[in-house]
This record gives sequence, C-alpha cells and structure tokens, in this order.
Amino acid sequence: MQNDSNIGAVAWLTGLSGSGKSTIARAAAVELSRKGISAEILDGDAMRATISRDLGFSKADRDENVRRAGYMAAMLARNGIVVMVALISPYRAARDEVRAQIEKDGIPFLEVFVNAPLSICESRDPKGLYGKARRGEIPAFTGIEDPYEPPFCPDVECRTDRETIEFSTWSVLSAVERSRAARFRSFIAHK
Ligand code: ADX
Repeated sequence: MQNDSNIGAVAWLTGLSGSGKSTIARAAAVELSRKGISAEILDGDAMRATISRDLGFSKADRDENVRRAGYMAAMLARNGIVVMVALISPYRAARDEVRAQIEKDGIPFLEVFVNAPLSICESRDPKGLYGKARRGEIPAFTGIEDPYEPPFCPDVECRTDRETIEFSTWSVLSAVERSRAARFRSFIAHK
C-alpha cells in the first residue's frame, strides 16, 4: 500500500571533490530519518571502498561507477527509500543516462549541482587530495587534470561558497518533498 511516506526518490549530488556533496547528503538523510522517511546515502568514497573497488578514474571507470550507483539508487527508491547519491559524476552524458533510466521507472529524480569554485574546493582540501594532485601524486584528479562537466540545467544548485550547509540542505529537501508529493498525487490520480 503506497502512502506519502513511502514514496522513494533519488537526489543526485554532483560536483567537484570538496564541494560539499557528502556533507549535504548526510545532513539531508538525518533530517529525512527524523521525519520518519527512510533514507540512504550512496557516497563515492564508500562505493569505491566496496562495490566499485575494482574501478579507477578513467572516463570509462567513472561512467561505470555512475551506472552502478544509478542501478542501486533505482532499486532502493523503488522500495520507498529516498536515496542521496554523492558522486563527482563528472560526465554529463552518464548523468543524463542515469536520469533517463530512473525516470523511466516512474521514480522522481533530482540533479543537484553542488557548486563551489575550484579555488574554494582546493582551499578547503578536506582530504589533502588537491595538494597531492598539484604535486603530481594523483594523476587525473577532477578539476586539475581531469574534466568536470557542470549540469546545464540542474533541478537544484547549491552554491556552497555562498550559503550555509543548512540552507543547501533545505533547498535539496524541499525539492525532494515537492517531487515526492507530485509522484504521490499522480499515483492517487491513476489508482
Ligand atoms: S567519480 O568521478 O567516479 O564520480 P567518486 O565520487 O566515486 O568519483 O570518487 C571521488 C573520490 O575519490 C574523491 O572524493 C577522492 O576522495 C577520490 N579520488 C581519488 N583519485 C581521484 C581522482 N583522480 N579524481 C577524483 N577523485 C579521486
């Protein structure tokens, strides 16, 4: 029996390393759980430590990582879970492919551009990786030697250099709520 608290959705957070994807994903998942809505996080670092351990950072491997996350996100969302995906997912075509796949299943999908200028992400450098990349110790680091293709028309944009984490989280959650409510209305209308 479908009710408005078990409508799944996928919020796909894309952006540079250090832009704030994981922070927003975690804060949003906590808030959803507090409201009694099941939420899960699919995070790049966690995926790469487990089901994407075999993948590197070539274009083909990054696209494969995105496909795997998309497959799992769809599976979870079909079962009423709101999935926060936090992956750099640098290539537009791979993100568009995942969106098409998930929307085909009737699952609300929101592309969230977690946007901060490279210089800011680099100054935050939470994992010390930009420093290493600049010293040539990490090849093909996104934003340094490897491309990042920003979304043309994201559903939500979080300017994390100008807004608080609370505001970014609120923007994502309100978009998620609107899309879940629309899905619920269409479910009722077609019953
Ligand atoms: S994605 O490109 O395939 O979407 P993903 O989000 O899973 O990337 O992983 C990014 C994380 O891997 C970064 O936050 C960083 O910790 C680590 N990493 C290691 N090497 C690289 C690299 N060359 N480019 C980007 N991130 C890297």
